[in-house]
Amino acid sequence: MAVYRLKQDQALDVREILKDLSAYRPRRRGWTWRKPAPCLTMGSFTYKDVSEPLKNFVPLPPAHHFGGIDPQPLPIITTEIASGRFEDDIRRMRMAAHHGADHIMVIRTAGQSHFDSLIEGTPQGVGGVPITRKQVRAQRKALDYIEDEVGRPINYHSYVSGVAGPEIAVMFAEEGVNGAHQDPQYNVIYRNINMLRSFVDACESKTVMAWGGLAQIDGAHNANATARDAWKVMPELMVQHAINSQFSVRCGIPRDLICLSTVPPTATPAPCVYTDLPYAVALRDLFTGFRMRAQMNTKYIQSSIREATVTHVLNMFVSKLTSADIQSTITPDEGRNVPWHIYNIEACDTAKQTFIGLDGLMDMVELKDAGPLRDKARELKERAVLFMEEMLQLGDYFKAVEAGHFVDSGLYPERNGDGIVRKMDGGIGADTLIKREMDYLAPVTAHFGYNNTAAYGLKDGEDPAALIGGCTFQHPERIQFIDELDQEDNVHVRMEQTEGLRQPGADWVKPEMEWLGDGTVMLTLFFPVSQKIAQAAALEAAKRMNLLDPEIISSEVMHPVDGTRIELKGKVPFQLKVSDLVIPVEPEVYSDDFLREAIEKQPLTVVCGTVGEDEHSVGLREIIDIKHGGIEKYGVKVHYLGTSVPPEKLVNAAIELGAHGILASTVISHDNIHYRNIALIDRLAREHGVRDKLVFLAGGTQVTPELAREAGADEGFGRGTKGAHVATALVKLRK
Ligand code: Z98
Repeated sequence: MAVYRLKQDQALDVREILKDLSAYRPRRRGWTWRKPAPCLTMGSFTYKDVSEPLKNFVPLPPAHHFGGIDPQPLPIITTEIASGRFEDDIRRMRMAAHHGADHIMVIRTAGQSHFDSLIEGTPQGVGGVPITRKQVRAQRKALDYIEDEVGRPINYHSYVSGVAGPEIAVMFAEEGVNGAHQDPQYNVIYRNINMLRSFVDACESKTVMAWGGLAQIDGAHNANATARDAWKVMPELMVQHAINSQFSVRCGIPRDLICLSTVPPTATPAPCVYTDLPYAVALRDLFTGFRMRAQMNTKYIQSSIREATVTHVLNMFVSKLTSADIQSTITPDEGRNVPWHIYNIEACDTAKQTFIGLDGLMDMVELKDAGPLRDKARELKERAVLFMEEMLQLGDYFKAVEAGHFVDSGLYPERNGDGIVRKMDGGIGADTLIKREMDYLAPVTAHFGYNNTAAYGLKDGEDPAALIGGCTFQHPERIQFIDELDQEDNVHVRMEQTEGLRQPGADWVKPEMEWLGDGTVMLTLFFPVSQKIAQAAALEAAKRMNLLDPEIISSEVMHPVDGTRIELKGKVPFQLKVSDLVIPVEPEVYSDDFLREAIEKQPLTVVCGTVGEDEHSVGLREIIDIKHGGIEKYGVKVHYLGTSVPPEKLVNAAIELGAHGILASTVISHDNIHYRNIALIDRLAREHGVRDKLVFLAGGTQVTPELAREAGADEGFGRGTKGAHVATALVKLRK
């Protein structure tokens, strides 16, 4: 069987990923941290806090000024990808990995914690993807290929929660999933699953996760997102972290795979770092040895990407000051339902840019040992300890939940009486716990608690699965792979509908934001009116532009009556034939370094001017002047003769100055005067016997390269020409 490999210059072929899925086995289990590379030199810089670089990558936009380098920060970078169609998400995963993501989280179909069992054969998800074995296997398989391409392991992650938690944990361990959220408190508080059931299930789930080497993220941060004022639950968050972390340690998960999910609790206009930094410090004081997964604050995010990005950067500033092991980049478009490719990528870039920008910061600054930072951190820890003590006085965690102690909007010890109350005998799955009988036997690997294996001759510590010759953990071929069962809504039907657009090989292309061929586009509009009028006007404008299903995704008041900015999404009904597109040939451009070196080795002098009766000088000056990247920047010696220069003067000056080239600029084009002047310069140079010694370049807004060459220039340059293009031609064509 031919092995599929990603080709750097070719689209990822989803068809290949889906082929022979039933036989695919993941290549490893367990979580992988980045490898630090202290004092790594890249380009002209030495970095302090970076990890090993990628083999293939897409660097930050300004990287071309820095030799195209793409340093990778120390923390794992997470991106959450789940548009609802796993086949489309796979392509996004590849893009994200090239931008530096090495932790891909898939958000499940909303409320999947409510599923009573492992689901199979499910169609596309609503607001996420259904976690089926098929979807998980396809994505892990794609990531196996992608990690080869970028040259570093990519962690794949989802959630182990709900009453089906243990089944999901087993499936994740079988399928090489590398990380998962697991926290029984999440089930209790947010999904109203019976608390006893939830904690018993967690024992099993965590034991299986320990076997599978999965990193675990807890759910404390959900109180942040739920509480009325997120910063008031800080003491409680620490209690939740403590409960889940210690629970996980007891179930066998190593500390360095137990990650606290931390969110800076405030956002601007609060003076957020003043609150968030002491909280981050307090967490690190209390939870040494555990890992920190820093997620951005999403509670206060509005629909402006700009605003969300600033929050993200401020959050990462706190991560930098206190260190984070995993940095989430949850796309800053939550709340407006645009889970699009571009936002995943932008958020990864925001993280990479921020951390690299802050590289080495802690060599220069330090957090003060005394003052408000330490005082506030101490106060938070005290509040947390008191919260925990009160809980123990009541009896235990379950009693505290019954008393509504969690997610109360008061800053403990203040209580507002609005906490979430759950009853020990209530919730989903109440009364489903059965005490194990004396002869209970589960012949499986990674099982929690009592197991009567001794009766079958096994010694303490021996794998109970030995009794059946190994379970699916040892014999993956025993795993039942159930394909999708829905005949109408499954990946093959969906892919057939877009087959003509599927790369590699398709000759059709259509704009896309989340799914292949979705036709979605976004418009930004500004109207000099109030918000309400602007919204109506934007929808009407979209209709007239023939956009289908227009919908406003954000509107921002620039002034109550003088202006509103609108972002709007809609769909286009057409697709475009690639072979019919006119794709201009890119002019060849040598790198800045190459040009400088070549000109230093063999100096170049040119004469130039705007020729004929032509007073336009701006274009030519931009091509010459060092300020905007003109040819002087590369060391070309330029004699600028001015405007309305007669062709004879240009040629004579070139001869007198022993120039290597002539640059003639023309803007006026009446009666084809520009090409006639080009022809004249060419003829004069021949008559003086110097044509074969000179590079003659002609440029101007109306100049087309072909016609300029036909008229007698060595090369022509039209609109959009930059100094580098001209310098390249001079170096390449010099005689
Ligand atoms: C995050 N972007 O945390 P259902 N278990 C835990 C959770 O925190 C979550 C779920 C399960 C956020 C996502 N977290 C929010 C501990 C969700 C989700 O099926 O929706 O209940 O599971 O990264």
